[in-house]
Amino acid sequence: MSQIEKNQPQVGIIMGSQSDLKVMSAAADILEQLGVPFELTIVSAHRTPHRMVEYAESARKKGLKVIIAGAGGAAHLPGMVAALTTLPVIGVPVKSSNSIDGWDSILSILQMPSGVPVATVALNGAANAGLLAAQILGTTSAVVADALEKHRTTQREKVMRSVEQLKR
Ligand code: RP5
Repeated sequence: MSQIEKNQPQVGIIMGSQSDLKVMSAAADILEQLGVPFELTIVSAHRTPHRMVEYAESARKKGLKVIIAGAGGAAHLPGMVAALTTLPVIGVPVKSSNSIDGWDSILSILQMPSGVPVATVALNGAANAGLLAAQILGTTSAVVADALEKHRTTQREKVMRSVEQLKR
């Protein structure tokens, strides 16, 4: 695959609750910037377990290449989805309001048993999840790899502008 099909979502962004959207929208924003088609929906491991199984089991068939899953608290969504598909799953620990500083989310996503990996990003690190998903796609898509190069250039130039400003 060297071209991304325009209307076929490549990345599935899922989250346990609508309350996660303020964090998870950063993944959508970055994929939009990079021109990567994605879909975004709510799937709760605990409140809609059958929907979670259906989503994970049909993900590859419907053309998704990577899943980004964000959840907070006892955050079982990324791990359970990873158990149900061999697509790469990127986990985003979300700091939910009544949590113990987010450690509950971090540890329940990070500490997966051997055999079922979840690539865990930082607490509320949805932007990096979007970038990592794009980097996975960029291994086979020159279009996405180019978009990532441009993104890195923009970042570098922004830092260099700050360096120049400090010199004055
Ligand atoms: C988790 O519980 C969700 O992922 C969310 O981070 C947290 C709180 O959910 P709500 O009570 O706001 O729906 O399942």
